[in-house]
Amino acid sequence: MSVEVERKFVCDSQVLEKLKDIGAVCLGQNEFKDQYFDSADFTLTLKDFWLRKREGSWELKRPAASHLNAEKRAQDVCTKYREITEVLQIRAELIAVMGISTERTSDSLQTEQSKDVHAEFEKWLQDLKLECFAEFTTVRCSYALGYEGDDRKVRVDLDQADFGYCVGEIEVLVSEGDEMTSAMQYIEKTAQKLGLSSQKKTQGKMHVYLQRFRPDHYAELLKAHVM
Ligand code: TPP
Repeated sequence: MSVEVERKFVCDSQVLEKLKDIGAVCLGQNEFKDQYFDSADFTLTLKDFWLRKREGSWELKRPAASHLNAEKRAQDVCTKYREITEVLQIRAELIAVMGISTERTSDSLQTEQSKDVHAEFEKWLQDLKLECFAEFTTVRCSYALGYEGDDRKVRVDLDQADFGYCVGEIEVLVSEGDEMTSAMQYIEKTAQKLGLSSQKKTQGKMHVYLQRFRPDHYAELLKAHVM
């Protein structure tokens, strides 16, 4: 199970040049629309679970085991989330986190044998009556950066959201567990190379979106120390 270790940063006008200088390879640009879902009383996001549909595919971002402690999380400049894309696994996570009785669920979504797991999953989701609380489009430019003696790549994404917010992300994928420290060292090394001195956490797209468009939801998340 892989974990996305990530550090966000403020994108300034020099970042493109710096990426070129340090030998980052441009992987191209893509555009995607995200829709985020939660119950009316924010059951998922108050637990830091982020269910989204990105260009037709379902994804669930949930804190990695090492990222559950709110106090530790607050001190850490990096975030650590598991990104789950397999619908049966997303369903299992939702059942657990929302406390859904499995009696109710067993009759709707079947097993891997189901003809169209994706359609069945969407039908099952509909019964949960989740609401879309955020919707925005992002234009993303991606870069890859390698370090000598290590096959692993650091990825840098420059995101421009359609509501007028830009943010950069330095990211390393690791398997849950012991590689976490070295992932954070790679991220820190990349941050230094890019001349990012601040150890302060940079706000993500969702943070700014909720602050601007969903202040009540945002206030609840602040109160629960999720944001
Ligand atoms: N990033 C920071 C700096 N603080 C957080 N509390 C979160 C992320 C938690 N979080 C808020 S919205 C969201 C997550 C995981 C889902 C979107 O994730 P994000 O990494 O911001 O966007 P992506 O790069 O996946 O588009």
